[in-house]
Amino acid sequence: MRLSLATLDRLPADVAHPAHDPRRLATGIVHLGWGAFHRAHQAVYTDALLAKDPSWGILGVSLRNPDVRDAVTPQDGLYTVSAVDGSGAARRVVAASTGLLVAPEDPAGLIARLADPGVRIVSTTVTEKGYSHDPATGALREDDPDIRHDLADLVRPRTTLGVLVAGLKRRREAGVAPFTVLACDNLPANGRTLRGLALRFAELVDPGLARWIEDTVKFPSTMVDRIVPATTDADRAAVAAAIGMEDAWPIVTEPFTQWVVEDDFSLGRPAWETVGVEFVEDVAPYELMKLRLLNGTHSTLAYLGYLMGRPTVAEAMQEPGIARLVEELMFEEIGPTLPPLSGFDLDGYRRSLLARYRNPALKHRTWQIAMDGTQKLPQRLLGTIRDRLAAGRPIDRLALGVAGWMRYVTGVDETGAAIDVRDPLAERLRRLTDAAGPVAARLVSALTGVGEIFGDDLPVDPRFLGAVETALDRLLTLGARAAVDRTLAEARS
Ligand code: CS2
Repeated sequence: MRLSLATLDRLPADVAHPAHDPRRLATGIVHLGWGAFHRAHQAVYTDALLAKDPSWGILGVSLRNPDVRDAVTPQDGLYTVSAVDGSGAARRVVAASTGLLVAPEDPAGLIARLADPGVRIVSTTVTEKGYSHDPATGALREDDPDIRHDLADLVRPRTTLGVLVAGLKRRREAGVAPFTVLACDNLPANGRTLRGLALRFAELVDPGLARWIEDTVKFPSTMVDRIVPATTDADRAAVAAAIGMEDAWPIVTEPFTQWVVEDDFSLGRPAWETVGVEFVEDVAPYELMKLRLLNGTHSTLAYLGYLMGRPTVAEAMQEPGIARLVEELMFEEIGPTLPPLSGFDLDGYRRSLLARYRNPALKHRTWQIAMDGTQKLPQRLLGTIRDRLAAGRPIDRLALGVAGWMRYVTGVDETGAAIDVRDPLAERLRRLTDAAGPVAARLVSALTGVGEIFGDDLPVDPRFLGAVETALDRLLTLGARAAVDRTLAEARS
């Protein structure tokens, strides 16, 4: 037996069901990047209000891969979300989807759906690299082959920007008011960033279209937070046992969830405030806090934990050095760079992050978080480092995170085994690290030369170079455990 509309009433009583009739949903949202994070986050919030307003069903779009669509379509778009921690699991079946499309299979169909007047929001979780921008400056990568393809052929767009602008262009031609674009990725000022990129892209297509987007399209920024590891076969087996039927693509996540959104929607929005979403005037301070405290320490512990042979975040947190490093990063080095948020319990937030990382039921692989470091480092660590350098403060613990990434992208771990480095710049990183050899000064000089990551200020800042080189030299000569211990001992004294 498999999860689907036909089997929904056979679910055990302890699995929550949707309160609405999934057959009655209309599409109000098109979501680009129908991956695990979206399904555990925005889809769950929306699912909770569809009984009151079924006009906000979500048409899910995969920009490349058909796997998820193939798995979930036979289930009528239904899937299980299992929120787990040391005390057990809370499961619910989510039924927020009105259909699933794979963009390259039917680009014309997708653009037609985007032009449907019923579609009032187009949201995105396409990961950092899905924005086709230079992470250090935020500028559009106009020489990116997919961007060049889309600029030349907007009928079959491949990129997020191509799809968004093609949809907006079609609406403008048809006299349909534009949808609101809702960025839900871990980027600073994600809405403003996406707006700048869409405007530049549109400018290259048709300056008149760019002006129209500038004048009429809203791009609210959001802060999104929920830890959602990639689904494994063990997850599939555990969920099947618990719900008494097969689910080809369940999601296993943590109980915690947070969504902070700027209330700036031109064609209305779901009453998300009734289901826990926080609406604020300016998301920037929330986003900065989350990117630096959570994602900054997450990446640091992913690189160093991986190097210590720890496959998951919870296991990495069992390393005393890592647990202390993460805590001291949050309290000593990152905290002072954050603007005050009135009425917000920053200490409670940091404490809860530490507890979330220790969640023993979540198998969040350090390797997964280590992915795409070139796209993540700038907003997770380098911005914090710049602020501390500007204030004349030390950066030794933060430098350990950057050096951890450098050590990781050499592609060989401490036992001599190969590391499967996944990154859009992986080949270039490999060439640079191979040419430099395992020598800290040479590696730092080669890798900081990647301007898309480090900009033009950090590669010439002796305080930055010195701190990273010291940390990397320790990682290479002492190993990750001793390098962390040594840095912590010195930072304390
Ligand atoms: C993680 C994030 O994979 C990663 O890089 O740091 O996906 C993290 O789990 C989420 O941002 C939590 O909200």
